[in-house]
Amino acid sequence: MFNFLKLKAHTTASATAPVAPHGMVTEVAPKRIRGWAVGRSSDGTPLEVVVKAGEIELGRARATSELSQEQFEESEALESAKAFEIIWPEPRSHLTLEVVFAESGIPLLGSPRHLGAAPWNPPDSDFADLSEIPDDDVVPPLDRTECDESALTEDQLLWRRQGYLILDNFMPSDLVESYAEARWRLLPKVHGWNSAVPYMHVPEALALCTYAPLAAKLEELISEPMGLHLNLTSWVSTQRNWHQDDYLNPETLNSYYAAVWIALDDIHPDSGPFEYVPGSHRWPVMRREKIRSLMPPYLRHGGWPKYSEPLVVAACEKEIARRRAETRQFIAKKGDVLIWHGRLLHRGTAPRNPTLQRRAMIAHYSAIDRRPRFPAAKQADGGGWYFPVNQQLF
Ligand SMILES: O=C(O)CCC(=O)C(=O)O
Ligand SMILES: [Fe+2]
Repeated sequence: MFNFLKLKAHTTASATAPVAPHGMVTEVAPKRIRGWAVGRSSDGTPLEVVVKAGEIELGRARATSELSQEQFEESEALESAKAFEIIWPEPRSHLTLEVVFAESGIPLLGSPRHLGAAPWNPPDSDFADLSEIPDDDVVPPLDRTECDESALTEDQLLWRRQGYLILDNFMPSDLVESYAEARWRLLPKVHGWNSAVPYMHVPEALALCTYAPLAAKLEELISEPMGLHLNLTSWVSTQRNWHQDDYLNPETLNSYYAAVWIALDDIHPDSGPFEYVPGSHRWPVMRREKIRSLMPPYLRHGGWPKYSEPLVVAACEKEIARRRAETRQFIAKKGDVLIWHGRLLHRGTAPRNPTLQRRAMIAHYSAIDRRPRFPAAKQADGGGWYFPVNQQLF
């Protein structure tokens, strides 16, 4: 069976390439491999991704990109990286597949990246080492020290105090059901699309995430119109352990950001629910550069968020214990919504029963005027905004 399939990936930083070839394999099936890749050689020759089984070449694809080195180091760059899919005719199993980046047909050999566990031992760090308190004038009004609480709506006050908002039975069942039906019709498996922007391809996803009352609620909390730019569509927990989303964002964004967890079905407590620390949005904010500076340079490429996990999780666990902070789980009913703050500590828990599905749509939003690297936001028919990011569905 294909479980035995082993995978090796080789990429390298070529001395001549202005953008180091770099990629990630996101899916391996007996007859197909998918992932994304960026890279460009000095003479403009497109880099290729070659999949080999021993000496046999199974297929190749181009990894072209116009990204600069600076953009490449930004996690955002991943969102515009070129996806590849290589298909071969015969199912392959019991073998080692090798993914090689090549320049003008010559393989570039280097250290394996992006597959397997993080190859480093993070230093023992405290939350304080990785975070800072942002100035009042860079954060949204509801996060500022000075705030006239008597002028706030009930939901604004809850947001200010606890950093999340639960809206029971908020989504209309026709929007929920149309999306759930489309999701399963187009992708009949629990793992979701790897692409960051299914909403660009699945109208039902866009309609759900740009539902006008949801857009209005996001704007009520952040005080600026919010644009959709990321969907997580798995019907199982991401199992992404404790973090604040803000550390993955450009530092200039400063919580002009929110994410939304929409239950497409009743959520079973054993299915790996979303878990969070009420009030942790008032803790200092973890900063990407503080974290990256503690990582070895060879891991500070576009894939750094994955490798930063052990460091981030250990610091968060220590901080939760030190503050004796309470944690809560979102055991939602179909149509319930949880909106969380960019600084709220949260995680997708490990399921106690991995055979259970956890049907959700997760959507992330940024203030439409604060993502200069994204294409200008557009307003959907439903009312809400989205960033029309051009990336294929995979
Ligand atoms: O799996 C989950 O519920 C957590 C997802 C998450 O951390 C996120 O979407 O930012
Ligand atoms: Fe998150």
